[in-house]
Amino acid sequence: MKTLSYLSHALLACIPLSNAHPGMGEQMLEMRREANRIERRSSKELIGDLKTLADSKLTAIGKDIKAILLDQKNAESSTIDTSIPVGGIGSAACKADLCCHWKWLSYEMTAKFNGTSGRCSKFARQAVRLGFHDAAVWTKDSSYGGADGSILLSDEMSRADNNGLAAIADQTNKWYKKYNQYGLSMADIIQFGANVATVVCPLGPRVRSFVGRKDNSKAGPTGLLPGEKDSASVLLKLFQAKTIDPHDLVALVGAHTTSQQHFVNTARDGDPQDTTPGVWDVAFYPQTINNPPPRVLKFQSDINLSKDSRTSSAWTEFSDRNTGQQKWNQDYAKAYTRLSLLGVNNINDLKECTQVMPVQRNSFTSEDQVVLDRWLQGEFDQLNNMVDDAIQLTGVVTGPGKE
Ligand code: HEM
Ligand SMILES: *[C@@H]1O[C@H](CO)[C@@H](O)[C@H](O)[C@H]1NC(C)=O
Ligand SMILES: CC(=O)N[C@H]1CO[C@H](CO)[C@@H](O)[C@@H]1O
Repeated sequence: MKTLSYLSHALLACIPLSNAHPGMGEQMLEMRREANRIERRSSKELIGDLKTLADSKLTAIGKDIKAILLDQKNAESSTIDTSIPVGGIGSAACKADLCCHWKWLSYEMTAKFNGTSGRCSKFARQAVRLGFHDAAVWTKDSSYGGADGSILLSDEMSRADNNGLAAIADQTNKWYKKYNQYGLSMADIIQFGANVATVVCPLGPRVRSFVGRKDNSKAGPTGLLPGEKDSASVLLKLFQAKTIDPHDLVALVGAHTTSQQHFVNTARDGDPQDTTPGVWDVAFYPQTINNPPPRVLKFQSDINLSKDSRTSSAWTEFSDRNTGQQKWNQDYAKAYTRLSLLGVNNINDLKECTQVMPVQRNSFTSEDQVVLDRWLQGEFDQLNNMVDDAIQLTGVVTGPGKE
């Protein structure tokens, strides 16, 4: 479908409108209008202040973010500053350096997000989801909401949507208490946490991190987060209203590659959504279509997206053994950058602290995969918490009732 309309547009584009012959014209013109309409619909939308600011008014960061949103620039960066912070937390030197406190926070987050197995922990996975749930409570018609910290500054956590986020909520509130006095907003701490978590998960992209979002303690609008039984049509509509197109939605739900559910099926507490929880690989995409081991629990919403004609081609693209990972990381980084800026109306004034994030891990060997695989087959229930905490699984193969 997609290839077809793209192709016909490419062909039609070769026929200049002014040269169209009167006789053959009408049908051609109609086809060309249709092709343009499809292209316009699938082109990327601007958000916030970038919608109205003239290019001549854009800062360097504003220009970069605009290019990322328009799919003209990569949102990943390997720029890294490995030097020790210029001063201790709260010191004058640290206060004078924009990213110094972010660097200290990055260290704290990395320690919390990295498990001894090398996989990322439940705190990391929840941090990614927390970033999503703060930002996505917004649509093009909302006058408030979005990436504004309200998920933790209001009573939003009492909504059932946010079941499963208690541990990272507690931890993030502690970080806020410690760092807000040095100017770090809740909204930024949440989005920075999502980006640090993503890169701490092995194979995850290193998404550029911008700071300067404003906090709002007013709870965001209700009914704007997806449900795990939603159809593809409902999901596409819900995300389109947030300026997130079908391709970007498929890229974003790939975050379920790290996931272990606790509330979709409480009888199967801790069951992952692919065979490699805590790893930012692309296994989730093919496994949602195929038959993974019994402990892998697929969400209906993910199955529906994998099958729908509007999303299945992206799903297949990210499933590719050779090219899927790199393509997914790139597309996820762009889509997450957009998500992390929903409802932000001072994008042009943001600053960048990407350089204080930890290094990306481009390869990963799961040393305990043999044990993990047996757990996935339904053995070793006693390992549930250790898997959730990404602890190296060793010396536990023999236990009560086992040889
Ligand atoms: C189609 C839309 C989506 C639906 C219906 C959905 C639903 C869910 C549900 C039901 C869970 C399990 C929560 C639990 O039982 O503990 C979950 C986990 C998760 N979701 Fe989504 N989600 C969607 C999109 C996204 C997006 C866009 C992101 C991030 C960019 C995301 C990131 C995550 C992560 C990282 C987890 C794992 C949390 C953990 O392991 O504790 N999800 N999602
Ligand atoms: C996380 O832990 C693994 C294994 O212990 C280690 O190889 C990796 O460098 C750590 N990652 C970070 C960002 O500290
Ligand atoms: C509308 C739709 O396609 N819903 C489907 C979502 O996925 C579940 C599980 O495969 C199906 O049972 C629904 O019919």
